[in-house]
Amino acid sequence: MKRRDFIKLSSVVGASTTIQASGLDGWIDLTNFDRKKVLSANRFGMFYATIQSGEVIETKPFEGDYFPSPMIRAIADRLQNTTRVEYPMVRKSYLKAKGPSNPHLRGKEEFVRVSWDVALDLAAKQMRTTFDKYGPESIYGECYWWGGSGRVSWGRTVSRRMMKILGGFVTESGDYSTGAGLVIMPHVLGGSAVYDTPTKWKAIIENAKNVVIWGQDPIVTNQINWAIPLHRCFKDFEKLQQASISGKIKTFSVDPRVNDTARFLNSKHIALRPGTDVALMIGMAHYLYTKKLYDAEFIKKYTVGFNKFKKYFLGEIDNEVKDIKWASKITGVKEEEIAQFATTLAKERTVILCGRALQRQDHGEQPHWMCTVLSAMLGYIGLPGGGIEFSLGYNSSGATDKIAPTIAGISQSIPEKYNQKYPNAPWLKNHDVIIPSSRSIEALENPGKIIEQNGKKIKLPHIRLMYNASGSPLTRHQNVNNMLEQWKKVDTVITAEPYWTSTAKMSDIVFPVATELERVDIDQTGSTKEYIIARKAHIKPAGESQSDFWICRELCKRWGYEEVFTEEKNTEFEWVKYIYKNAVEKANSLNIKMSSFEEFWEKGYVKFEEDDKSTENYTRYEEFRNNPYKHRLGTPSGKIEIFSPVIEKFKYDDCKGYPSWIEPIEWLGNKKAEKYPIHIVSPHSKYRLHSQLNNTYIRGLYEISGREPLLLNPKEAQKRGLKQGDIIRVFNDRGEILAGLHITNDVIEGVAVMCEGAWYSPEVPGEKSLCQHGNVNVLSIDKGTSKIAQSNIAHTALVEIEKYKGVIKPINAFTKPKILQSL
Ligand SMILES: Nc1nc2c(c(=O)[nH]1)N[C@H]1C(S)=C(S)[C@@H](COP(=O)(O)OP(=O)(O)OC[C@H]3O[C@@H](n4cnc5c(=O)[nH]c(N)nc54)[C@H](O)[C@@H]3O)O[C@H]1N2
Ligand SMILES: Nc1nc2c(c(=O)[nH]1)N[C@H]1C(S)=C(S)[C@@H](COP(=O)(O)OP(=O)(O)OC[C@H]3O[C@@H](n4cnc5c(=O)[nH]c(N)nc54)[C@H](O)[C@@H]3O)O[C@H]1N2
Ligand SMILES: [Mo]
Repeated sequence: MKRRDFIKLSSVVGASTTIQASGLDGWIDLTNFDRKKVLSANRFGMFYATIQSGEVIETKPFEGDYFPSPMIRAIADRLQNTTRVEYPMVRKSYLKAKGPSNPHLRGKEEFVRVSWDVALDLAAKQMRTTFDKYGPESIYGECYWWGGSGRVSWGRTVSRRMMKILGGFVTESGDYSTGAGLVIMPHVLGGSAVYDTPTKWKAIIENAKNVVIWGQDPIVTNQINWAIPLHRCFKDFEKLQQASISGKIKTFSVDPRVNDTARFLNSKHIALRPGTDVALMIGMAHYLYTKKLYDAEFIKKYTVGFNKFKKYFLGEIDNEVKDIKWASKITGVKEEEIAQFATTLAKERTVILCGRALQRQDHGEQPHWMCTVLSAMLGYIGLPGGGIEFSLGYNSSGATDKIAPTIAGISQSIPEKYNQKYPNAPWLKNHDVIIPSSRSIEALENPGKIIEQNGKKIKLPHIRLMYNASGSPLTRHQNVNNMLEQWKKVDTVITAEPYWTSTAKMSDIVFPVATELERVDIDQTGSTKEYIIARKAHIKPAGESQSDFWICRELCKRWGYEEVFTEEKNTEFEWVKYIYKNAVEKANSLNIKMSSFEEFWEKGYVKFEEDDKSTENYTRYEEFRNNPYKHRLGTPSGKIEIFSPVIEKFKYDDCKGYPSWIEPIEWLGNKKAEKYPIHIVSPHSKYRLHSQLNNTYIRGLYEISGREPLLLNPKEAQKRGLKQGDIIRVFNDRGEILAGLHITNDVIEGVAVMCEGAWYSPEVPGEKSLCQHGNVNVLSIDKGTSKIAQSNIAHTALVEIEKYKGVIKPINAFTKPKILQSL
């Protein structure tokens, strides 16, 4: 039998044969009882896996990784994990009714194991009928960024491509990471800034005197990358560490806690209350201005609107002088410390790395804007080793590039030839509905509501069906209890997941997804493009899991558009070959020779050795500084906009025409702090990627009393009679969670630090109840930053903490739901 015929057959007979269909081209022959070492890659890095009897028994870093992440070690456990979804599943009532039924039973009811055909037919039919009746506004497709990777079968792209073919869906503008920065920065600097190519570390290490890391923890956050990380930036951090210890460069960390980067660099810690950075920056601006420490020439030549802003900080607009005394009262930083900090930065060449955490806050647009103004007043923008960076602390950036082609991937656009072939195709008639990232639950709550964003009005769609892939809304999104309520309004929830996450458990149809090492793909290291990597399928997928590519293609097949989805490249391996061929062509134009595909596939990678010297000393805004008329910025004035007439015209109450301090909805200085006196910040964990790896053995290395740790100052612990290791209840009006207490002086008084992404473990699944394990988003606020960006405010939340006196129940986050073998 030909292989292709075999696949056809296997998709008809379903369950038992799909595993064998894995013997496609590009797959490795599996021989039991032998041991071999193979190369692969994912968002944690490139690594070797030792495979024995078809199982990964060990993973070790690739020798080319400059600073391997310890998370690599957890991959074997991640693959062969008891939380894997092994078979297609449908919630009992949904299967009985062959469609939407009893949504309030989600999370409570059993799942029934079904064949792929049953699951796919049900999903394809419900997607089609929902779309035909209600159009693209009824289909949620905020398939997120971090699950899986690869240029062919990355869940986010293939799922969105599938929904494009369906006719369109609700998609997002911006993202959870940088949503506020992305919208404000074009007004201020004329480009996104947050995703621009940053200055190279070499230029900074050779020229800077002060490096300020403001609301950022790059030693932690560079462990992973949106592409495959090589962790090359850690070599630069080592150089920075040496310079910091020897006193050649002063480093500062502005943060409510001493983070890993501050400790690594031995930085001076400027400890402030969460969410008050703008006040600190404005106080510094007032000080620099009144002490004549600011660069008046730079302001005059390269910026517009300083005089309007000046009136604000001098108190001429609202009779409140924003001096260091004012700033100290808001931020908790002593006046002398603010004065000294401002003076030091003004005196010698300073670069500020402005972190994303600052803008995942209420009015999160202001810190990025104000930090730019502060940096302009310091006057070092465009000079080597000086200025402001928004992207340097992320994705291993800042190292010298290699001369290498950038590889392509499956895209979301449909080639023109299919538009002609299918003149009545649904994708030709409809358009995607775009809402700001993280506003989707608000849409469930208030369909049809008009919200403002960046000068436009947006009508929130009426979502009736959700397709989740590569993301986990129940750990990602804010205010979980409200989400559970709103989720009941959705007719159908489909989730493509390798694991029984809280999101999978709250679904109607669950597709088991084959993940890294179980499927074929091609990838490239970021950000220097040093390697192109062959990603082979080295082990059999768990149970009957299939790749996101396969799942989406099967759905499209059921709508009659399989060839549109595959572009007639029928297997993932064909796509890999096509992408490689395209890379070879690009390489040719760069005068680089790449090996043949066969050689590449055999060896596992292509390495690009040559440094692109032309990028080595790159400094952002150098050209602008040298000639602001020729190299105008993309703002209306062509200069840095300290005052933006465009924003002023919006007349928003939550964003003026210049950066300003606007009280967050919750912070330590407002009335709510009387009832909930602790500000909880929820940074990203060094032990996982959001929620990923929380289901591996690594959890046991950092959990406290079996719970996600919460870091608290000794004085706060003492006030509440708490001891190290206590199981504590953390609560506010939105919900309650348990946590394991870690008492430390690293965190200032009034603040608790608890990482996002701990798996959700509700006492009563599907309902507002105590999370036994510590999903911090039970406590956070689901609100837009402002009418400018409408991004999330994950870091803005007040809580109270007490010793937990209730009965401690087992954690259900890592157990499978009840599964029936048939109806
Ligand atoms: N409180 C708080 N909340 C936050 C943040 C914060 O700082 N504080 N940060 C926010 C930010 S910046 C972000 S980016 C988001 C991240 O939010 P998400 O991107 O939703 O986070 P992950 O937990 O990485 O979710 C990825 C999911 O994909 C699944 N997956 C893994 N491999 C595959 C695959 O091959 N195919 C498919 N279909 N799925 C796969 C994983 O099991 C996991 O459930 O969280 C946001 N939420
Ligand atoms: N290991 C690991 N790395 C990751 C991720 C991961 O999940 N794990 N996620 C990736 C993703 S998607 C993103 S978007 C980035 C996120 O990168 P960031 O947004 O930079 O990361 P966070 O961890 O939210 O916060 C960084 C620092 O800001 C501090 N902070 C919190 N609130 C405030 C405040 O009000 N003021 C000041 N000054 N500081 C504050 C925190 O204490 C923390 O030390 O990380 C990426 N890298
Ligand atoms: Mo993010």
